[in-house]
Amino acid sequence: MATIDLETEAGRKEALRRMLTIRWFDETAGERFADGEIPGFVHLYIGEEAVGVGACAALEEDDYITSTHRGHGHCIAKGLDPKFMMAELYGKRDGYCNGKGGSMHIADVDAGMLGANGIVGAGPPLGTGAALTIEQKGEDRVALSFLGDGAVAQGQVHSAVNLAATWNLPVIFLVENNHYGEGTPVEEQHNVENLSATAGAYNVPGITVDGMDVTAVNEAVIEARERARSGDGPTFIEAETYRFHGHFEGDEELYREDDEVERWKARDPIDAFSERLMDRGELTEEEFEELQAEAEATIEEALEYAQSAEEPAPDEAYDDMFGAEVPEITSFAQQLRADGSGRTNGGER
Ligand SMILES: Cc1ncc(C[n+]2csc(CCOP(=O)(O)OP(=O)(O)O)c2C)c(N)n1
Ligand SMILES: [Mg+2]
Repeated sequence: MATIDLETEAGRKEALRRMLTIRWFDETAGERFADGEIPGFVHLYIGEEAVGVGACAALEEDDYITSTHRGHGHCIAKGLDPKFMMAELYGKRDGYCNGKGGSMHIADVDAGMLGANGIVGAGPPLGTGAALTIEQKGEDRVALSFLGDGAVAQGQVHSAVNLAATWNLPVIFLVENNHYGEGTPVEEQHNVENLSATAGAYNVPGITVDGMDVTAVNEAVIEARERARSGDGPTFIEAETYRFHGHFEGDEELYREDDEVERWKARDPIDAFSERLMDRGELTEEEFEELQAEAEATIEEALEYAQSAEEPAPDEAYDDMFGAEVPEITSFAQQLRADGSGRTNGGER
């Protein structure tokens, strides 16, 4: 059974609720980052909610996903708890990775979320690897790798698709074509009109869908999942979407015009879906407001949790590492200073 069945009224409302939760999580993360409360970097998913929710709704709970540097939406869509996500953004001990990963490294293996990733294009090899494990163990589940349009040019993505195709592995590659890789428009990055054409090189079905339409993404992933499960190998899906915020928070966005952003905002996936439900008589304005208030309350609670959670202790810095032998924190810094091999004091050697 799919996690959320969009064929039912209750399922459609749940999908809308998740899209609203993602929107509010990222609006809040953006604000808190601007106020200097959240360290590091945040890349927001606002505008792309239909892709993550449409895709994860089609998966079963024990399916795997791999994510990207823009992964908050994938996490919420896969059912992760916004409290522990927000705590991770805040660098707190209760975060999904004990506060050591931050926004770009949220993972929850038990929930099938194998990790966000700061390395563009590093998700698909993990997805292919997870699919190889599934195949070797004879399990009935699939892996889905999200990747960006920019990542499609990465060599390791092609290795991953080629291997998955050649070995008929149960994996789905889902490209979120938001039309930019940092500040470079997609047409300046690739020599094909549709990125799904890439699939042809590996004899894999490649399709392009409207990524602002949660139902269209959902249907494509349902079909791809069925293909993967029945031993027919991977599918390469391109979902056309758009990020309403800059590449990262603080991006001056000098590479695009305001009217382009406005044109895409007019196709807001949450508005489009809720209006469709209203037209069908399945949702009233009050019910929409209630769902919105619920999403806001969930995130408010997550924020309070994160703000008041504990910091990890310095002596926990090397816990959870594979290596048995690690240097003393102080002597490591002293060593860097002594041999001049690293920056230890804000760039001065
Ligand atoms: C291997 C690698 N190269 C470059 C970067 C720097 N970088 C971070 S995000 C990004 C753009 C990625 O674009 P896309 O895949 O379209 O994802 P989007 O940000 O649009 O979601 C780049 C080049 C990186 N993190 N990793
Ligand atoms: Mg992109």
